[in-house]
Amino acid sequence: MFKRNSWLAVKRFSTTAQKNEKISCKLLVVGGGSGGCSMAAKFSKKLGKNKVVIVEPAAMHYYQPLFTLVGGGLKSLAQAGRPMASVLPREARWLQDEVAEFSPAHNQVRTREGHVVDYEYMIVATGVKLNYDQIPGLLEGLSRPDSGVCSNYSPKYVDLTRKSLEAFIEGNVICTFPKPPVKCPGAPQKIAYLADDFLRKRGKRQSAEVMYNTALPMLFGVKKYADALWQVARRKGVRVNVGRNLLEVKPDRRTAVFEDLTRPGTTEEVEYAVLHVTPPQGPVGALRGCAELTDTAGFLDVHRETLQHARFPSVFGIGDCTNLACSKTAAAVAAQSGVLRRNLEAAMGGSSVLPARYDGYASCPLVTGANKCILAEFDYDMRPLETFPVNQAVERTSMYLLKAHVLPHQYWLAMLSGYWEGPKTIRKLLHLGLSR
Ligand code: FAD
Ligand code: UQ1
Repeated sequence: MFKRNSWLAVKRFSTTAQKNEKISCKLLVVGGGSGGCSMAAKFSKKLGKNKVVIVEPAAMHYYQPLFTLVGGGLKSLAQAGRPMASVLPREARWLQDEVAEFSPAHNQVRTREGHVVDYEYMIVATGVKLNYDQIPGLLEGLSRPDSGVCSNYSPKYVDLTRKSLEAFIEGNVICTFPKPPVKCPGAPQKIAYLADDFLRKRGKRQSAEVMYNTALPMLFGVKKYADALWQVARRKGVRVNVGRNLLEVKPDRRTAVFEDLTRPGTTEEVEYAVLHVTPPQGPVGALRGCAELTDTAGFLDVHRETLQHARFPSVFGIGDCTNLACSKTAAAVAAQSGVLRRNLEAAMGGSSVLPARYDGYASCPLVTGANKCILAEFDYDMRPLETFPVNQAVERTSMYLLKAHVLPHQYWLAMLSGYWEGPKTIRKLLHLGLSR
């Protein structure tokens, strides 16, 4: 359907600015990831050439949901990334730079390179920061190719997961989940199931103890899917340890130190052959540095239904950088993008009434093996909100095919160009209008 190298015909548009340039725009989009790119596409089509400015430092755009399959040896990293210039909308102006300082009272930001951008409206879409440096020894482990330490969360480290599993001979394969917030909270356990599958296929499973050490007190936040996942873990012999938080990695001794949150003050040191780490995550520095825009944790303080900022009406937020109490996923971003489109259009049209409401929809395709997947979909209240008229808590090959072969195309072709706003319409159709 999609020619892999067709993005080489990269769209051309301005990414440079004169030193200390002063730039004005109708809409400033901060961040060109899933949320920023989709929103910039919608509004640059509507507003016309150069009315939208996107500030995004990265040269590559990654479809992060594929990282799970890359780490599990089922896809390549090359399939997960495209040049940023090929995905950002050509009608927008891209500044390849990062916002260093927000001044919302002046409708202005300052960039790392010294440019000042004035805006009428701003969408903040900066995602989360991966704080690998918060775990002593972790970066050292990740920097040694044969240490067994790996992480699907970054394009820098994701190939280490497959390589570590390939090099595995015997011992513990430990997959960790830190204290929240965590984007795609299913991803830390998906890799435990894929590791099980990977080792089984290579005849090495009997030499491995696969463990999932999570700082959470449960396996998954939605009971329906948690019940199914406990059965998956039991069947596969994945040992789930709840309330275990990774404190330190000792690469020289191939051991990891965990605190036992169920017995405060207790720590344990566990040997590993492979240690898959989901890093602690938090808001990016520029947001943490702007108390006017954020809540006490440093996340953009937006209204949970309208996505408008709590204090600055010209500011809106989308995705992982916000304090929305949903699961931080691209699926949530897709659903939010439709709400944000309608509400920002209304605000730009002078209306003080914002018509659209976000229900907290998020989805997590919980890959449980090389061809099986539980498609979790739920809302703010952690109530299942399923698209298909089948029980999605059951592991299905069809859902794996959707995850591995359909959703990537949907992302590159429909979501980033501003057309995919989540499965609500499909859900309503498939449930004959009876679904929420
Ligand atoms: P991002 O897409 O992360 O984009 C943020 C952008 O902001 C980045 O490009 C960054 O460079 C830029 N930025 C940061 N700071 C600044 C600054 N100061 N100035 C300007 N730009 C800045 N979701 C699913 O729905 N399904 C899945 O199966 C799934 N699996 C996942 C598996 C893994 C391993 C990972 C890591 C994520 C997964 N996700 C999944 C989550 C999903 O990828 C994210 O929730 C989604 O990409 C969030 O979009 P965003 O726009 O908020 O942030
Ligand atoms: C989705 O919309 C989406 O956004 C792009 C994802 O991110 C990759 C997902 O993983 C899922 C499951 C959805 C929901 C889509 C359908 C068809 C249920």
